[in-house]
Amino acid sequence: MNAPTAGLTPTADVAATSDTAPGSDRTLTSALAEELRAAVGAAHLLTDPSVIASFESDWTGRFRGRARCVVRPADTTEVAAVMAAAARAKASICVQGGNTGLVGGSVPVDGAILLSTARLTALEPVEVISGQVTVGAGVTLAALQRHVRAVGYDFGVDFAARDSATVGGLVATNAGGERVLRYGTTRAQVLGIEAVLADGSIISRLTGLPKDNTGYHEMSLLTGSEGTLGIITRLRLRLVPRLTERAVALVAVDDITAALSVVRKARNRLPSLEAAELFFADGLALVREKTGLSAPFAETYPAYLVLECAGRTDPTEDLLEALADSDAVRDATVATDARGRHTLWAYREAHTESINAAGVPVKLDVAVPLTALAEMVASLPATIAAACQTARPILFGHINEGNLHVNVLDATSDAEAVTDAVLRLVASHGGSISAEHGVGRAKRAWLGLSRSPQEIAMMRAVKRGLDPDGLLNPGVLLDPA
Ligand code: FAD
Ligand code: 2HG
Ligand code: ZN
Repeated sequence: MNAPTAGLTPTADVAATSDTAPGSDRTLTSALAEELRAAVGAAHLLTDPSVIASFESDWTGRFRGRARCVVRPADTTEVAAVMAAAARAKASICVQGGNTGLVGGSVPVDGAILLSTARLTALEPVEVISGQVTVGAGVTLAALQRHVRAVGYDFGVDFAARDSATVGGLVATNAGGERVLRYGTTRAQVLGIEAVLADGSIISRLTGLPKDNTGYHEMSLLTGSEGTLGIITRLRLRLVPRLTERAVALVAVDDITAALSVVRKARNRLPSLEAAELFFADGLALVREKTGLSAPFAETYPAYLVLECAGRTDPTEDLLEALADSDAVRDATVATDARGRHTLWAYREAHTESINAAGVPVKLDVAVPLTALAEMVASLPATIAAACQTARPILFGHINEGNLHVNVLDATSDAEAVTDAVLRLVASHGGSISAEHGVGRAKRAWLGLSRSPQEIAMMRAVKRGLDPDGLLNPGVLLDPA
């Protein structure tokens, strides 16, 4: 494994204000203001510092930055006009969707223009014959779900931030979530993209052809690019069938090895399996304290799984049989009605908000091969304690992908040391320093633990080719130098 990129200071809480970006200045010259006003209309150029403030920090409260103004374009043409004006003034641009990202990528630094996608909310009719839809990048995941469910379809990605996270944000981060086991990550749902490049030009490929081998796949390049290569304005998305017959199980187990054995059996026996999520006793206790949820079982167990099956016919019997057949199950409860399913999911989905209610966490989203998961988890407490004695780690995640969310409370003053220790441990087990949230500003300095110098050089070449002046989200993913 490679060491963190030489010469970089690992990102800490202040990092969002310390990068030197092109045009790094809070001043909005009258010429630029005039061009932006002409692009989006006076009502959608925001310059009042008290209004802009709400766009300048992230969801966790850990990252803060500065914007010289906020623009809210209504369509691709307006986005292109904003980008062209920014390019002429050599002013940087930070794109913000729902601002639920957890790696500081949606926070403007050094007086960037904050481009909000809040008005890119067009929902075109579902094309029933192909099972596809074209939507604006600012459409929230929940709005997309409502739109496509009304005509018998569903979207293959789902997670707890659905009411705020936008489709553009999902694609820009290649979001994962709770259904990767069945449908893959966001990348697998993207059939077309419209985007504005750093020079203000527009690329638009929205025909939705599932087969189209005509050269470089710009959709793949933009997916997961975290606002550094282009501003995504519209998306053509693959839909999946809406499966209404559902059963959710909350399963108590002794440890990771037991949890993995239950998941392996469930995967082999249940083609209807859609989700397999993991959390532990300390996370459950915190969730109960912050939400008031009652205890799911009479006893406390070390670890818990949420399993969900979905199909055209009721999957409950199959799920119960699979659980009964697994020696690793200590206790289980199954819900089939919507309310019961929602309650069982709440034990898992309320982790992020409950942790935030307890303090500002250091958030590390990692993945290791399933064969290394138990050993890595066993090493984590001592690794974290060596970096910060007061640290309180809470772990949970998407077990089928070996994706663990390592949230560390009471460690903000040692954020850098904790991050370094955990990411090195992950790398030593052949893992990824970012499974699904992206690199952002939070993990930029550790990219070399997961990617080779050659890969990073290739990423830099792509960035230079598409954004030679480094205007799009400088300091996110790659060092701006
Ligand atoms: P933002 O936070 O606004 O932006 C994220 C990044 O994408 C930034 O770098 C930004 O510049 C860029 N960006 C946004 N829109 C565009 C665009 N139109 N064009 C170009 N770049 C753009 N993530 C998961 O993967 N799985 C989960 O299970 C999950 N659960 C979550 C649960 C909670 C409670 C919370 C708060 C977050 C969760 N997240 C999860 C993280 C987050 O919701 C995702 O990363 C989401 O995809 C971000 O969408 P957003 O619209 O909020 O993007
Ligand atoms: C989830 O899976 C999200 O709930 C958020 O990815 C993870 O809060 C986190 O660390
Ligand atoms: Zn997650």
